[in-house]
Amino acid sequence: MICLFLTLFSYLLRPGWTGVNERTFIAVKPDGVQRRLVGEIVRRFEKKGFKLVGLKLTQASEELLKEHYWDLRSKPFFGSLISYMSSGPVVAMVWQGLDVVKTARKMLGETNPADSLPGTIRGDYCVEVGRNVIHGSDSVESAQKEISLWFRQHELQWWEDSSKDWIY
Ligand code: D4T
Repeated sequence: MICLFLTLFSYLLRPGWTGVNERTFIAVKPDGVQRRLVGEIVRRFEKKGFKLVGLKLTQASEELLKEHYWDLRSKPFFGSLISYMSSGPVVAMVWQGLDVVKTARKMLGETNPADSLPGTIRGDYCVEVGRNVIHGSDSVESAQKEISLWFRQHELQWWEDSSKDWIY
């Protein structure tokens, strides 16, 4: 009985979403929006089998972007990164599914498009590291932080996925 209680308690206190409920934060950057890549990027995530739980076109403030890229604040490209990311609207999204954080990073390709294989988003649609069209969280912990930074709780939707039994 105590064991059952402890299991239930640790389940309720589990750190964020796990398993098929894992979530990641994806953003189509201003160059991706300008270059009409939003539909193509959404299509790739949908076709893979991931579930869209949040999406908005938003103009990010410098304050939000500095918080988002806090770990890179001492890098020489930090200033140009913030002005590029605030130069126009971005499409912020939350996708859900098994191993979505790791898989999304594979779908994006490497930070530098030149190192990204054809078939990845950066491998197919961009050439320069400072215009690499898309962001994806690099760990489950970063995803949790980024989702709460970019989205309010009520902006994330719960919906029954009718194709789930064909994906899992
Ligand atoms: P993001 O966070 O935008 O998805 O990129 P990555 O996770 O793939 O890579 P990152 O955090 O190291 O870099 C963030 C962002 O900075 C730009 N950048 C990076 C740049 O302009 N010049 C550089 O030399 C590097 C390394 C590109 C992505």
